[in-house]
Amino acid sequence: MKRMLATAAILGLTAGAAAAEEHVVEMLNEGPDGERMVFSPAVIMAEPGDTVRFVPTDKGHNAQTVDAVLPDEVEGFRGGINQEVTYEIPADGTYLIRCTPHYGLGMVALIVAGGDISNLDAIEEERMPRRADQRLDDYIAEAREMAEG
Ligand SMILES: [Cu+2]
Repeated sequence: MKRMLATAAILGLTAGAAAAEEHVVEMLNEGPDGERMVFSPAVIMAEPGDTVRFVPTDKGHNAQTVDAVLPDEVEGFRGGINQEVTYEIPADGTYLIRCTPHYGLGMVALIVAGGDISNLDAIEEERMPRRADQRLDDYIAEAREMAEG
């Protein structure tokens, strides 16, 4: 009897995990390919209801949404410096994330929820520091490929 209950509990947990996933993004001074000041990974494919956990592996970073280009009618978030922050994705759409101290160095990330890139053009047109814009071009290409492919 005891064993049956344990099995049921495990099955319950497994079903829960499949329904909502947690994506872990590290904030790093140096990324896996040697690039300076990055979110890793920088392009996250997720579903509404999933959470994204930004981990301050290195010091001096934060994570926050660029609220001017959020999907319609959703609320962003703002993490403090050196603060771990977990964001539950409220809706389909693409979310631009930045690290405020390193925005000028190109420290940005994209979350694509539900494969929805309908606001990606707005993100592409958002005015931002040149190095953020350059890196974002690569991330946008990657996001388009993942969403459409
Ligand atoms: Cu940073």
